[in-house]
Amino acid sequence: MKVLDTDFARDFIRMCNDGWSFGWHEANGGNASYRMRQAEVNEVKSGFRIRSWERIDTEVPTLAGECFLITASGSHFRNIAHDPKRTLGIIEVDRTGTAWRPCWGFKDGGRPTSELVAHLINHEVRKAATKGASRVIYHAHPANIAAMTCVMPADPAVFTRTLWAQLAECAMVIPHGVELIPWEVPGSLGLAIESAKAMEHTNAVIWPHHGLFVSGDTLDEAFGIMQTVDKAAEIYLKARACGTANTSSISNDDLSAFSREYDLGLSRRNLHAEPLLDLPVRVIERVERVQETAPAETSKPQAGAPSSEVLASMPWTFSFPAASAQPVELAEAMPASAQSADTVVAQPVQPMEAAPMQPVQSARPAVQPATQPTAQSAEPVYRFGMRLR
Ligand code: 2HA
Ligand code: ZN
Repeated sequence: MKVLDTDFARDFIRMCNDGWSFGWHEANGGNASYRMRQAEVNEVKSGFRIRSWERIDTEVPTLAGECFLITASGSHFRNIAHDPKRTLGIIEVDRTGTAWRPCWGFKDGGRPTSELVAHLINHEVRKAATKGASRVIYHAHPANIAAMTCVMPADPAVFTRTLWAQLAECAMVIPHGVELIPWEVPGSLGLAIESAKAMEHTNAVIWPHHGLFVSGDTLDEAFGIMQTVDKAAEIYLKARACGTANTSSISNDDLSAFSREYDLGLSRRNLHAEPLLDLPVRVIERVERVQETAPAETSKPQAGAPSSEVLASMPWTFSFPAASAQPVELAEAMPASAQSADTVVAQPVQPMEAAPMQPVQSARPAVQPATQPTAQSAEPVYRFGMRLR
């Protein structure tokens, strides 16, 4: 059978095209891969045109011998449905998990996505975490998620709880919440490894100022996570843009009942984080306050943070705790009742202008073990493609 006549290839192309239609793939943004079943490989391998092996910058021994349908480096999702043999390809991983070779597609010398290592390492992690069920890694650039990373504290529990507060479906689709990693260079090993650490706990990882990286057992699941998280982020941004505090949101009791009813296993860490639903405040005042209290080495703006000139030109924007800038002083300034090891406290709702600015604590608690099946019983001692012991 020809690759393009198979269900898996058709569904993969449809997912890519839908992502393009949703506006998640500007230029060559985003990438996707599907770990093929052996029966699917057998069905199409007579049409393979094998090229030579190339080294992987890491080791993925639990993927040895597996084949992946994957987007090509530099390909535009807009073109995938129109020119799949150029914009997609199939690769095979060798018997040692240290090399790959193209078998199909990549017309005119194309190569797999620049995030190949991130895909392979994370396939390895998710394959172990789901006892082999996970087959899809999908990365896109949904604008609402990137926008949220501009205004939210760098705290995965607050991020998760805020997303869950927006629409009921969200907790159902991402019961393990989102993880949030630091900024990393696109295509770097650092990005691959940070994502893989996060993917031990969840299948949705936010890359700040970049996009979302998800996994799924099926193409539908991966696409559904992307869409649901982006939609929750969109609702959040729309509600915030009204300039008023939320009059209601999904409460902890609501979520707990939801979790019990559908056996979602929502973790305490995420459930008890305070969603960030307060009024907009003057960011410039907050930044100045943090700068006043921060010692020199920690008062540097975060990479990618706007300069004070840029902030001064923004009359109103959202409040966000400057937790990473100065956690110790901020924590000391908090009332004792608000300081708890396993909760994250957002700023209480205040009328604009009326109350003095309050610092916001964002304690990042230790990540709790996932309630879903994990890799513990699986064999590999490799973690994130690195030989750790
Ligand atoms: O494929 O999205 O993260 C281009 C990217 C890199
Ligand atoms: Zn990207």
